[in-house]
Order: sequence, then structure tokens, then C-alpha cells
Amino acid sequence: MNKIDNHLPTKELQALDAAHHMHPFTANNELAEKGVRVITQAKGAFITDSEGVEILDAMAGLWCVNIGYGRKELADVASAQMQQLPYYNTFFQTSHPPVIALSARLAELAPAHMNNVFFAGSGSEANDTNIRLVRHYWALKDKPTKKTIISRHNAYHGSSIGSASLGGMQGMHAQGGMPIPDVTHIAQPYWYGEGGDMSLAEFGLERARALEAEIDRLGEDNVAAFIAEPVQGAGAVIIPPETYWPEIQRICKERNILLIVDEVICGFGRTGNWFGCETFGIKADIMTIAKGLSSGYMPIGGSLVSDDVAAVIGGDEFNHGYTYSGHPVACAVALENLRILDEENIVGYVRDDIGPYLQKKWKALANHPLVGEARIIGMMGAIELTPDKANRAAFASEKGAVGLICREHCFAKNVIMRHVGDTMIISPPLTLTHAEVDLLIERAIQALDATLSQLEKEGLMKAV
Ligand code: PXG
Repeated sequence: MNKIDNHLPTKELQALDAAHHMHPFTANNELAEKGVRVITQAKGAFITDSEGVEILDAMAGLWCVNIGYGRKELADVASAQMQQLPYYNTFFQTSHPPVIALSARLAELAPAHMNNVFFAGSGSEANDTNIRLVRHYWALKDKPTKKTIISRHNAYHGSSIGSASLGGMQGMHAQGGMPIPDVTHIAQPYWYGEGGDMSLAEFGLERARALEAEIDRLGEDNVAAFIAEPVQGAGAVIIPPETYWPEIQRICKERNILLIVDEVICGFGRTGNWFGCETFGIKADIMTIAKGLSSGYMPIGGSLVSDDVAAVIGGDEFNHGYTYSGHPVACAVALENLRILDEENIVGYVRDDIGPYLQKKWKALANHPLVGEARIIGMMGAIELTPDKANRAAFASEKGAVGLICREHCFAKNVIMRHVGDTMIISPPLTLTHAEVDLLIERAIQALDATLSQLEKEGLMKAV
């Protein structure tokens, strides 16, 4: 047990949290009954709760702590920057060294044709910026009718009204009048769940061509852009078939629409390259970045913009910006995070060493009787739970009920995995050691075993 002496007893913290703190994506009254888990510290790949229990964080917070917890260098940089210049804006013809240095560094890291960045405080804000950017771009090119943005069902692009409209999460759209006008959605490239008897290659092409059909339906003159994650993260690590992205690229080019690639999760090493665009050979017009940009140590997001888009937007005053666009402390911390990712060759480690090691062990989970598919790319993976492996069948119980049971067993085994429906997902820190991968897999198997025996006991191993 770690010594915990810097806070109130757990029960008191839970009571205050229940009384005053509204949690995101949570039924708060239910949580208040159950009692929240309080996390007090973290180091490397492990978080520690208020009772001193150490938990392996196989989600890297929320897909963001790429370099792992507890890097003092980032704390030192934040402290120094706060003392030198804690805040200044970039609106009225002013700038500051951290935002200048970070912009230049991002231009170096990004694909050669992307040399400009517009900063935001988060991925959601950055995607809101992208809506404004692409519509203004076409307006400036005398094509003001090109306004509609096409996205995909089960995409995640954020939680503001604009970015959640871009997202394809039904549960979000059902609350609060979304999507906003001029955003439409096509089907996702989710072979395990929706591919039926088609081959992966055929299915990838079919789902890509849904974009072409949607452009036809709307009329090319009305479409501004297509937005997509290279690999859908929150949608349950949906890795598209190899045929998908080249076809999407062809369609965007031929139909003269912009391509926004949302790199919020895939960026900064997650797929074994600096950006998911490199992994899939995509040429984007705009890339959304956040999360791994600062490894979550400070809130920061942004839009990396192609030279063409930047040149057009630069021709007019762009009436858009956030108080915290290019926040000096966040920029300084992001810059230090990029230094560590680079100098410690963490992206190469994912590509050549720990990534392949994790992938091999993760894919072997497909041998478990409860697992219908184990898929992984770089260091983001999913396992599909099923009562009937041969038929990739869903459970008869309400969607997500089994996933929730499994997540609770993961918690009990001191490993954090998230569930999306009845799919379990991981996205651990990129700095995981081999021993930590072994521990992750060991605990995952224990959780799967415990889930299977509970399902059998409760008669839940039934297919729809
Ligand atoms: N784009 C993508 C691809 C994301 O995954 C956002 C944009 C929005 O970023 P901000 O910084 O505004 O949250 C995200 C965020 C989950 C989960 O449960 C995923 C995200 C956020 C919260 C929860 O998987 N992704």
C-alpha cells in the first residue's frame, strides 16, 4: 500500500464528489449511489487510487498519455513557462515563443504539404474550427454552396454541438438537437460487425464507395469535406480494410472535396508512425490533433492545415479563435512532450519493438472461448466478445451488458480497459515495457475467464 496522506478519506471524497461534481458521459445519480473511484497519483503506466491500489492503465487516461505518467520534464517546463509568461493571446497581431516554436515543430513533423497550424484547447474545439475552415475555404473560392460535411456513423469527433454533429454517435445526437444542418453520415468500415460474408477487401471498397454515393445524392457543389479518423477509436478501434483509404482518397480528389483526417487518437505515435495518415498512406487537407500532442499533461488541440488551405484562408480575416488558442504553457508542455517522443524514439519503439510484441500477444486472445476477434494496430486494440465464435454472433442480452460485466472484472483485476458495447478496447501508454505487456495480457485473460464463468452461471452465453 502506498502511503496516502495528502487528502481526505475516500468516503468523504466520494460524498463531496457525489454532492457537487457532474461527470461527463455518466448517469450521475447512479454513480453517487455506487461511489466514485478516486485516482490520486500516477507513474509510468500505472495509476493509484485513494486506497493505494495500483492499476495498470491500458487506456492511457483517455487515449492520451502517450509518454506515460510522471515525466518531471513536463512539470518543470510548465512551471518555468508560468513564471515567465503564463498567458498571452495571439489575436491582435501578437505572438510568443512557445506558440512559434510549437507551430514550427509541428510543421516539421507533419507531412511535407502541411505547414500551418490553428490552435484550440481540445479536439472538440479543433473540429469546430475545421467546420468553419472548410466552409470559409469554399466561400473564398466562390463556391459558397459547398457547405455539407460528410462523416460516418459511429465516428467520434468531440462533444461540442459542432464536433458531436460531425461524430456519428446516436446516443449523443439523441440529446440536444444534433446533428446541426449540413452534416450527413455514411456507413462505417466495420467488417466484424457489418461485413457479413463479404471479403475484407470487397467490404472496404463498398464502404468507401458509400462516400461517392452520398456525394451524388447531395450534389458535388454542395459538399465541402469528408471527415474521418484513420482508425475509429471511441467507435471501438475499427481498423478499416486495406482497400478503404485509397478509395476514399480517390473519391475526395475526383469529386473536389476536402479531406479532414481526425488524428486526435491516431496522432503522435499511436499507430507506429507520427500520424495515422502515414500508416495508411493518406494525404489530408486538414488534420485534427489533440491528446498525444501534450500526452494529456495540458489541454491543447489544433488543426494542421495544408499549404493550399492556409493560403486561401489567409486571404481574408478568419473570424474565429479561442481565448486559449496557442496557450503558452500548453504549447511549452506540448513541445517538451514532442521532444521526448522524438529523442527517446518512442514512435520507433511502437513501430519496431513494443508494438509488434503487444500485437502478437493481443491477437492470441482470439483463442479465448469468449473472443470472436482480436484486432490491433500499433498500440490500439479491440476484442469482440461473443457467445458464438464461429458466427461472430452478438449476445441476446442488451448490447453492452456483457461488456460492462467484463469491464468490472478488469477493474477487479487492476487493469483498465474500456468497453464499447460488447467490445473491449485498449490504448495503453506507448512506453509500456515488455513485462508490462505481459501483465496486461495476464490480467486481461483473468478478466475474460471471470467474465465467462459469470456469463455461464447467469445463463448469458446466448446468441441473439
Ligand atoms: N476526435 C477524436 C478522434 C477523439 O477521439 C475528439 C476528437 C475530441 O477531443 P476532446 O479533446 O474534445 O475530448 C476525440 C476524443 C472514449 C472517449 O470514451 C474518447 C474521446 C473523448 C472522451 C472519451 O473513448 N475522444
